[in-house]
Amino acid sequence: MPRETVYTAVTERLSILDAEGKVDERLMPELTAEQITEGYRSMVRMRAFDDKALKLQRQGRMGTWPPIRGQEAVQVGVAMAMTDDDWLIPAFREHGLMLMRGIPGYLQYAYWSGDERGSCIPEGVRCLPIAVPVGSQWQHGTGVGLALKLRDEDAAAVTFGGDGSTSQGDFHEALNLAGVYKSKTVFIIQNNQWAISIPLHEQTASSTLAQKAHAYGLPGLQVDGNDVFAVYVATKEALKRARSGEGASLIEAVTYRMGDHTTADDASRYRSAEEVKEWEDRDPVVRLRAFLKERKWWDDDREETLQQEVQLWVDEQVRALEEMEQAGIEEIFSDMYAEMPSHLEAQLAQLREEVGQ
Ligand SMILES: Cc1ncc(C[n+]2csc(CCOP(=O)(O)OP(=O)(O)O)c2C)c(N)n1
Ligand SMILES: [Mg+2]
Repeated sequence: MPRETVYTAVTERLSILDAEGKVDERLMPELTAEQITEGYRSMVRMRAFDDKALKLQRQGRMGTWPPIRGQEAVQVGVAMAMTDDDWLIPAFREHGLMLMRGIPGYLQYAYWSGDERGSCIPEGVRCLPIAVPVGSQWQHGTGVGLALKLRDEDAAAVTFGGDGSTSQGDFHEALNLAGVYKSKTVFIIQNNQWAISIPLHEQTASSTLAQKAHAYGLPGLQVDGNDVFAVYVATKEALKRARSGEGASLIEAVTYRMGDHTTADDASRYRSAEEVKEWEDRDPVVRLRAFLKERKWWDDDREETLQQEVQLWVDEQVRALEEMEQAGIEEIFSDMYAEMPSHLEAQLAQLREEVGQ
């Protein structure tokens, strides 16, 4: 018997806004000047939010923080494509997107200060709490997407993970199940090139992460993750597919973690300054601002006003954080189960005894 081709696949890359702020008009989505300007404002706000968190941590006012600098376009593009009915299942580097979905900044700061109340999502906001176990979010995304399908809701689940998380079994199990059961899920990889100190080429021998979708019968698309329009278009398309019952999709957003992995890391020990510089030249904030300026939708005065506004807003978040009443020690245990199991009750009692309460 001759050998015959039984399967071939092509993986595409979508890019609309280049590093100079020029767009491919043929691919531009229908977004108004207001919508795009609002997206830019959100981007600047999340960068200031991120910068402030780093300072708070260095001053000993916050526990730890995973920076999002450089990854803002992914977060803005996805948020702009989602509706209020869609669910967000974040990993741990989606603070900007969480802000845009209605999770207050001070509560996110509280989470990273070790305060469990930071995991309490405001009523009516469709977002799961941050999950730090790498890759666990993929399974949650399939689960929520299946629930939405069973309930016949006109909504989808958008779930996140990093390049490193694609090496976890969870990623493959989640995509497999989503493929078979056509869950209403959009899987988004923030490929920021690094998993702490492990570079992408040590993570996988695949040419792209998007192509992994094909093994599970899902469409997989790579996008320039520093291009807010490409991210928006890809997410919108995947959400439409999910909502209409056609099934899940995988998007690989190629971006870069400009900062350290977290405040507990020093990236200069394992990557070169030249590499960081290369990506600084592709900064998502700079390129969107260049686009807006060219269209005459933005100028230096507006920029200055915005910078002042976001600083005031960030200061308010810090004030709200520091004005929170001291959390009780029971907060560590109380939100894990609807009713506290006996082993947690015993641990709480032991802790109370140890701290003399
Ligand atoms: C199951 C599990 N293993 C290890 C860790 C420690 N850890 C935290 S983040 C991380 C790297 C994650 O890399 P990636 O998925 O690329 O996400 P990024 O941090 O780059 O956003 C590791 C190994 C963890 N949190 N969970
Ligand atoms: Mg990574």
